[in-house]
Amino acid sequence: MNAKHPTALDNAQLNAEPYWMPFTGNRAFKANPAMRTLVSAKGAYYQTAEGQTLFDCLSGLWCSALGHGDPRIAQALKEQAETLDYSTAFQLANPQTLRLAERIAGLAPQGLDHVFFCNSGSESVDTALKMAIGYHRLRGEATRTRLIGRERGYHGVGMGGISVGGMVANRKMFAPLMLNGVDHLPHTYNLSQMAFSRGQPKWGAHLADELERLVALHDASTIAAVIVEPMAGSTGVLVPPEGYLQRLRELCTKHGILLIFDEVICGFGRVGEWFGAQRFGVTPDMITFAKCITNGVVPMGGVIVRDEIYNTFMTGPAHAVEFMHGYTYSGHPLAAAVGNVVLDIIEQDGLLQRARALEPVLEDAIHSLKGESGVIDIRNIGLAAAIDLAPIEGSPGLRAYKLFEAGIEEGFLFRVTGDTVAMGPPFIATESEIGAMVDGLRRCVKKVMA
Ligand code: PXG
Ligand code: PLP
Repeated sequence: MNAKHPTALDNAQLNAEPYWMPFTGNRAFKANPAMRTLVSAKGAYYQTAEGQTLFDCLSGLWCSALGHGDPRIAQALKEQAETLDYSTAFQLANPQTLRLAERIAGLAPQGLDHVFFCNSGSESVDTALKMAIGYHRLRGEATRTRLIGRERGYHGVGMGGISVGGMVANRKMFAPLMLNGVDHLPHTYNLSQMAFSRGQPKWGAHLADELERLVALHDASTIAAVIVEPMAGSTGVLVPPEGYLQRLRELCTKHGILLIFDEVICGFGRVGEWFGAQRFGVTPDMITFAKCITNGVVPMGGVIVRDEIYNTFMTGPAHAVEFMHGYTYSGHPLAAAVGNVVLDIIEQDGLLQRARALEPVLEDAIHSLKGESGVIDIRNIGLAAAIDLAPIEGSPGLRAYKLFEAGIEEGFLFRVTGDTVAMGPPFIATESEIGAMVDGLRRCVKKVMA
């Protein structure tokens, strides 16, 4: 532990009790809030209330890819707040939002040329599902209402997102709120076939054929859309098997089913291209995004759609609302201003190239953990990687939780879910920082296996 920072806050100064924390073991946190209260951030490092410096192993929550405290972002935010701090997107627009939509459409795969804005990944998913249902209805195929997600998928916490999502812990308490008419493809993970794969596993393309089984069961005329993450991040960096997404695309096209890529994590560089669609060479009908578009500085999400989907909605009198959907903060000028400067920075600083150059560095480093006691699998793609730890018998998740705490002691902010440790370092990280992160992880693994 570092020497106490002069401005350090201790537990007596931090009243955490009134705060109900999201996706957190509240009672464990509140036993020692100072250890995990972050007071500042610069570049790839956070500072805690206790004065400990933490390397930001997951870029915030997969969102702060450019690192923290970039003065160009702060300046854009300040200027926008002074120029136009809020404008509604209902019947009005602002230049930042118009420009950002144009730029995102330009970066997305060809043919996906229209952008709808919201404020989070969860909202982007629920928006895309509504678009899919509306699209079929407007085309006179109102029977296409069924939605297909995938086991282990994470699509946020909206009612639509948890319904198409495939994480049981996020679903079981809310069973009565689930949408009707949802099915799930099998997840693509198989330890015995793909343990310690580097990049895309060779095995598993055939799992996409399960869509044929669902079509045979329900008939294509009842199915609106399939939604998958190109790389499933939240569940622990599950990398798509070679050929899997291609096969899914072929089957969706064959049966008139829309294919939605949820790129909330993949979008804007995490897999070394602007979008996972480009990295994996498969063009969906819609892309959902959030997180890195604003570097996490201001909430923003959105959906990019194929022209035909947008055009299908453009019917009726020109003054009438075509899509009865939107949020108070859709296309928020502060978020859009930050989005525009984030794209500038990625372009000017060559951060996609940097992410690509760091990919083999991360791959080699993380796979050096193979053979460590307790490490049962390692996966990676782009600047994302994960290891699975052997669970403590009878206490799933406890081993990784202990590793999370050990990481803070060691100066690393690791993200753990279940017994998986996920990493997605900022693109601005250096090769030696990535090496240090994996060395730190090795020490933490040894600690929690001892
Ligand atoms: N879709 C995907 C693919 C995501 O990864 C969401 C939707 C929801 O986004 P919002 O902005 O509503 O949270 C996500 C979010 C983790 C982790 O530990 C990942 C997410 C959120 C929180 C934690 O991997 N992804
Ligand atoms: N609830 C009430 C009572 C509202 O008036 C609104 C928006 O006007 C909402 C919820 C939705 O809020 P948002 O547009 O921020 O999603």
